Amino acid sequence: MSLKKIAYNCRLTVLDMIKQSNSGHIGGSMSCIDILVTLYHQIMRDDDRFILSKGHCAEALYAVLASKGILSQDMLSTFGQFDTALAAHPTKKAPSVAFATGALGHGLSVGVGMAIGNNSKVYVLMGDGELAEGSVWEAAMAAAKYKLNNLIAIVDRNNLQISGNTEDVMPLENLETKFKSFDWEVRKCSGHEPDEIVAVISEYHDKPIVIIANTVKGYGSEIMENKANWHHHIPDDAQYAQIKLDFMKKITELGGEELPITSISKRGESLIPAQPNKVSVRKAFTSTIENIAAANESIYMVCTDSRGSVTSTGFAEKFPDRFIEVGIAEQNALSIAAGLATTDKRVFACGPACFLTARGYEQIKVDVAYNQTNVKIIGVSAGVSYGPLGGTHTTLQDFASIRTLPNIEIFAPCDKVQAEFVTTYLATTNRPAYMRIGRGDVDQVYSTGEKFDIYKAKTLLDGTDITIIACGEMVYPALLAGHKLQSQGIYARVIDMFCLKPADTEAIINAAKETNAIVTVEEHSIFGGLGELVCGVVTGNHPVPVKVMGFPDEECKVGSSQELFEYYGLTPDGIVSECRKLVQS
Ligand SMILES: Cc1ncc(C[n+]2csc(CCOP(=O)(O)OP(=O)(O)O)c2C)c(N)n1
Repeated sequence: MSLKKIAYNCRLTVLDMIKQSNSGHIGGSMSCIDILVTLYHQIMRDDDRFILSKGHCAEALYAVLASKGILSQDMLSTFGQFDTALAAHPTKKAPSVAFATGALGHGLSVGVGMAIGNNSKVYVLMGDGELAEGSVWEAAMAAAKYKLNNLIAIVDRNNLQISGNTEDVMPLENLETKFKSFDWEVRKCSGHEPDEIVAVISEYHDKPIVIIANTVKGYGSEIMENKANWHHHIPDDAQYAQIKLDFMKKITELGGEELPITSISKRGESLIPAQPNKVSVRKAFTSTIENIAAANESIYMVCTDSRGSVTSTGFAEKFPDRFIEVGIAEQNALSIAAGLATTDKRVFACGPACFLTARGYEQIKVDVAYNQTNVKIIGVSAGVSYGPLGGTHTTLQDFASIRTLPNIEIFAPCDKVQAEFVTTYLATTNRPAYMRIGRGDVDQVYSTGEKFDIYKAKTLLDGTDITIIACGEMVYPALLAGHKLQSQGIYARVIDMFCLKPADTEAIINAAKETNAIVTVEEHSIFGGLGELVCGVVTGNHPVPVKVMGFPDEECKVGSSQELFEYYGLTPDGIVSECRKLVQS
């Protein structure tokens, strides 16, 4: 059976997985499937290793593993489900996955380590946008130093990333010359022609080798080919039918033996339910900063191929000279922001919180906090906003890590009204700050016009039996829990601690003195965040029992944020139950 035909069958599988689960990365999956099929069906031997550095295309890998019989159809149908072994980025729970990926720019370094440690071949598939991460080039130097001729890097050169063409987002050319200057063998081929892929990989080479595989994002159906917005677009029913037809036509044209059409069982409900009546905090941030920037030319934004996540397209279009796009390079973004801030600019460094605050931590520590630069770090889609995307995309450590840094303020607004207030404050202060916001639309806690004091916690409900202290998007469920408790005769005080640093210690001490116990609730690890902050203040001033609610010390399950809140008890009922236990004890 021809490899091309197997690849089209895998495309059909991927299409079904994405449509049924309402999640996935269709464009980049379609561009790399011929490469994966060629590797798994023709090139790789049993002891060879493969790393999908562009981990967001996990569904393509799963479909190819299924075509080899390594994964069952039943298993494929769990894609996108709660606690699945087939997460949206590969984890080691998935059969034959050598290494969990999902944070771009790691795969080549891991491949260098594997290639140093054993003689078998190591194949690493990277996206082209991914090459903006500096660590890729650190790995390239190391591979050349150790003359790793068993390391084969493949670049899926589809010329697109999330925000558009790679040459506009962060120019890569001349890619061949770049790799050659790092002392690599470079070969080019079509990434959709298995024979060409086999030929270039099979040629003798005594150095690390990179295959620049020219591909088309969304390959196989005109509807999605070469369209950046199909990076993670979910086809509607008509598009789904058309794409399926296009693939089937290609299969027929390829002739020969017929393949069974893989079809995975239907899940029914959508993974991220639409919430039409709720409002997004990230959009509140971007519309506020756009308004302020119109009147203040010192406001700049630095972004990391994250316009969609940040919702910063409006800013980019209105103020192109003040919108600095650095591509997938969080460390670079933060240091550039710091340097820019030294030229009297007010700089907002924006991107997914998981990558900015973890990958860029040293830059935050040294270039922002230690140098006291006027940089506001805006971490979007924080907590478990990206829950379906798995552990690489959770941000459950940011309060803990950033709280330990001097000179930097930390805010976690709970809704649109509060986000507008905090953003306006950030645009006027010179102090470094981190603002964490979620992704989804959330219920409104405050009415328009509500007044805040920047360092003062807000008491939303007064009571004397117990205090619930929450921050960010846990404030609304905490408030619901407070009302529920009051209706049961337990007079709960509810406090919104939207400024975690400097924290309103007076509100915490008063809560300890005036109520018998405290429950804290946060979309963060139970370590190092709001809970431990409150414990520290209480212990040193007026000890009362404190229950810290958050994410426990385990690898977070994969699921939508709502599924995760339910599972970990971070719901109004879960909060009520913990409060009742504390009051009764
Ligand atoms: C460190 C890191 N930063 C940001 C992201 C979010 N992200 C996921 S896919 C993607 C674009 C990838 O573009 P490219 O590497 O060209 O892949 P392809 O176009 O082949 O899908 C981005 C920015 C990430 N996964 N990891």
